[in-house]
Amino acid sequence: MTTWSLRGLPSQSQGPARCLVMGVVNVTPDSFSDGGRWFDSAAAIRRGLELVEQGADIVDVGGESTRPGAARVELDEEIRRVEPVIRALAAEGVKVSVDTMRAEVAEIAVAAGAVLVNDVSGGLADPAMPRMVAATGVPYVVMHWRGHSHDMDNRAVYTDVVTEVREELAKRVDSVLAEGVHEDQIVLDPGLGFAKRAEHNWSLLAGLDRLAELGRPLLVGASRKRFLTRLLAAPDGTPRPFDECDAATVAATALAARAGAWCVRVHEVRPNADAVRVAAAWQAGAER
Ligand code: PMM
Repeated sequence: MTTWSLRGLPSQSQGPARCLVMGVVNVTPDSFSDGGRWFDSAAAIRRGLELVEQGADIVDVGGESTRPGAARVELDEEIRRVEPVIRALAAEGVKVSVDTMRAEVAEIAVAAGAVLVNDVSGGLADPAMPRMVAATGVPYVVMHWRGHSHDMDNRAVYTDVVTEVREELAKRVDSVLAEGVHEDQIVLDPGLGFAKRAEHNWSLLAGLDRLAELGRPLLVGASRKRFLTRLLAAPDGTPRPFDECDAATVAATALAARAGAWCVRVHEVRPNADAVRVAAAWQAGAER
C-alpha cells in the first residue's frame, strides 16, 4: 500500500498504515445529507469537536451546498458561515479543511487556520483558485467536476467513465501545476455524484486502482450519496432516506480503504473510523 504524508495533515504511516477519515460539517441550511443541522456557528463548532472525538483526522467545513440542483450562495454569506467555525476549530488544534470553490473563501479559511483546500470544482469554478492555493502551499483536493449543481446531472454522459474521469483529472493536474501548485500538494477525487449517475459511481469505485495510477493520493466521498439511497430503495422504488444509509457508507469506506484510498469523506465518523481500521488490519494481514 502506498502511504502519503501531506503537509500539515496526519501521516498515514504512523502506526499501521490506514486511510484517513474526514468528517463533514456542512454549515448550510440546505445540504443534501445533513442540511440545516449545523447551520448555527456554535452548533457547527460543537459538531466539529464531536467528530474529532469520534476519530476524524480532518474536519471538512463547507458553507455552500452542492446538492443536485442547488443554487450558489453569495460570497459574503459563504465567508460568514465558514470563517468563525474554521477559526474556532483550528484554535482547538483540529486539522480543518475548507470545502469551497472560491479562492477568496479559501484564502480567508487558510488565514483562519485551515490546512487543506477542498475544491469540488478542481479549480474550474474560480480560475483564481489554483494560484491562491499555490501561494499558501497547503494540500489541495482537485475533484472531478463538470459544472455547477444546477445542471450537473445533464453532464453525466460517459462512454467509459473511468477512462474519461482519469483523463479529465490528469488535465486538471496539468492545469493546476501550470498555475504554480506543487505536485506534492495535490489530492485527487473522482467526485462521486457530481455529474455521475449511480452506475458511473460504482464503476469509479471499482476503478480506484486506475485513478491511483495518476500517482496522487485519492479522496473518496460516497457518504450518504444518492446512489446509496437508490441501491437501498424500498421494493416500490422509494429511495432509502440518506441518513439511513450509514451502514452502506461504512461498507463503501471499508472497500475504498482496502482499494488504497488515502482518505474518505463521511458524515458519521465513528463507524467509518472503525471500518478504515478493519481495512488496515486486513491489508497488514495480506502483507505479512
Ligand atoms: N461531496 C460533497 C461535498 N464536498 N468534497 C469532496 N472532495 N468530495 C466529495 O465527494 C464531496 C465534497 C457533497 O456531499 P454533502 O453535501 O452530502 O456533504
